[in-house]
Amino acid sequence: MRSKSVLKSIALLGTVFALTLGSQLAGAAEPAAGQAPAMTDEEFNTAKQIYFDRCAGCHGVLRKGATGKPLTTDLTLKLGTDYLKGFITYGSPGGMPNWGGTLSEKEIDILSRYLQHTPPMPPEFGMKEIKNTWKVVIPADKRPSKQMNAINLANLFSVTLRDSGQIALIDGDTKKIVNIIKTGFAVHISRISSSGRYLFVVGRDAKINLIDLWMEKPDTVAEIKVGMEARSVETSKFKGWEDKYAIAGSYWPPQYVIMDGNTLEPLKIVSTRGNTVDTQEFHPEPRVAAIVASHEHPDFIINVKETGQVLLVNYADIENLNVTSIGTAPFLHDGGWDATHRYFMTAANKSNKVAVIDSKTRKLTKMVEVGAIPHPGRGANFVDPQFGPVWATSHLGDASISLIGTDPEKRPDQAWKVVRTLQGAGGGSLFIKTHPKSKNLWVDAALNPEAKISQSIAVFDLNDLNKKFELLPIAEWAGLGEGVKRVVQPEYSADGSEVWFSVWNGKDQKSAIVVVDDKTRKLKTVIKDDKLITPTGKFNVTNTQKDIY
Ligand code: DHE
Repeated sequence: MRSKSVLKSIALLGTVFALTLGSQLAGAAEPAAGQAPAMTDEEFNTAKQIYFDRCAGCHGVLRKGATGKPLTTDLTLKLGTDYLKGFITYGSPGGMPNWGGTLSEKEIDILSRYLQHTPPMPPEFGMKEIKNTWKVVIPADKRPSKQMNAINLANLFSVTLRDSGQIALIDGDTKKIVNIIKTGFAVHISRISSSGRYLFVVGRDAKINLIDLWMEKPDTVAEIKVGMEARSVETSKFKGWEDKYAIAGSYWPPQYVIMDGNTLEPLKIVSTRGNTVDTQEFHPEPRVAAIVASHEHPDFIINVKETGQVLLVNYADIENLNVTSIGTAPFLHDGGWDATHRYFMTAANKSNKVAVIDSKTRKLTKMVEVGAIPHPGRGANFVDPQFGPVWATSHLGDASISLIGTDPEKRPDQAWKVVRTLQGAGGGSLFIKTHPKSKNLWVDAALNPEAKISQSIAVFDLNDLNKKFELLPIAEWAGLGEGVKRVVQPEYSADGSEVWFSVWNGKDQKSAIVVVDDKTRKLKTVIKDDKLITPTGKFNVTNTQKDIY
């Protein structure tokens, strides 16, 4: 039902859009038709920065669209300033956030005018620029030879503090902050090296920090900026290559950079510009989305968003780089392993498909039709009582949760098919999580327009998937007072007994981490500290190191 209402809202939005467009075309716009509204240089530069920080991730630097709609001037000039202002202020049920409280009226006004000007082309960022940012803070031979702290590293969490450009390392046993480390802006994800010793984090501004967890107080030992905007980082995991290489993929420039895993020395840059899988047209901005490290070969597996190509980059000989390109569908976004770590399940979110890549044979296994705009994070693996091992994704565009069979040997008839569809609380879901020791499946709906839904989490009982989910009021449990809250990303403790959620209050950015007891589904504790500013992603060392989800 919920999925229908979200689609209805989107349809309604389309009608409003058409009507507004009609009235704009009827001659309401102030500048002459086809002309961008005037802006001072100062306004243009401010808007350029706001666009880069807030909008480029979804709409693209060149505004050709991906997770968000295209915003090229042939479209925006017709919409006009007033329409764009309304859209930016209030968002849409299709997933556009409402920037009303975050950006001021003045900022929204200049951004709306800026969108009607041709986007400026940002500079490239090549080896010279990358090398200029590279810093080894502590050389490898000056680092400890054993763990120098008493932290239970297996249950340490790396938590992004979005707006302060930091990460917090939180001890999962004591819930105490071990260290707060200055990083790039709005770290997107954290990854742990194969040995479990090194933590890699990537800022939205493409800054990578390499953090040594063995130091008395874990801290940065090397850093580098690999571009101007990025979302992904990974480390080599194949036997014999553990901790040897790191890789980061950037949104701008569209490229990936292979680095030394101990020092972050940049070794190789490869552009991802090329042709799309469907119409075979050249795309100037095919951004690098999720990257995972193969356990079957010395490969990094890379999602190239706009072209719909999954790249298998073999790092055995980086001088003679061997890249296999598998055509799937646009726009590739996020994904994760099935429980055996052989199959990479990745969302082509504007094609409503999940591509299954066999990392052993290095081939496409299947394209699976799922719900509207799949957004799995890394997805969730569990055993369906009726259909056996499955990997699941939730969706941005509807309330469904698709369970895909992942056991081609024992259940060939069900493998790589949606074997069951659950109905969650609503569309706008970003992440779904479980743990091998848990009997719960947690599904958020962070971008749902209804506050009651977006601020709660739906929990399914994996023993009885026919039972309706329970809706837990996570934002309320955070006790952050009045105001619209954001609830971001469930993550398990190493033993699977707790689930952690980030919560922040949009009004004053007061934040907390809500820890829920997985067995009882009751609030266990709330971690609060003035230093915890807008927490988003949380990455448990063991779960991240061992790809457990
Ligand atoms: Fe993410 C994962 C890109 C918005 C929090 N996000 C990812 C990945 C990509 C991505 C490519 C997979 C990386 C990997 O596995 O290698 N995210 C994008 C965007 O382009 C997008 C839509 C817009 C943007 O401008 O960034 C976007 N993401 C968000 C958010 O608004 C979130 C909620 C908070 C934030 O950072 O601003 C957010 N993204 C996350 C998190 C993960 C993630 C927490 C990792 C989830 C996991 O469990 O693996």
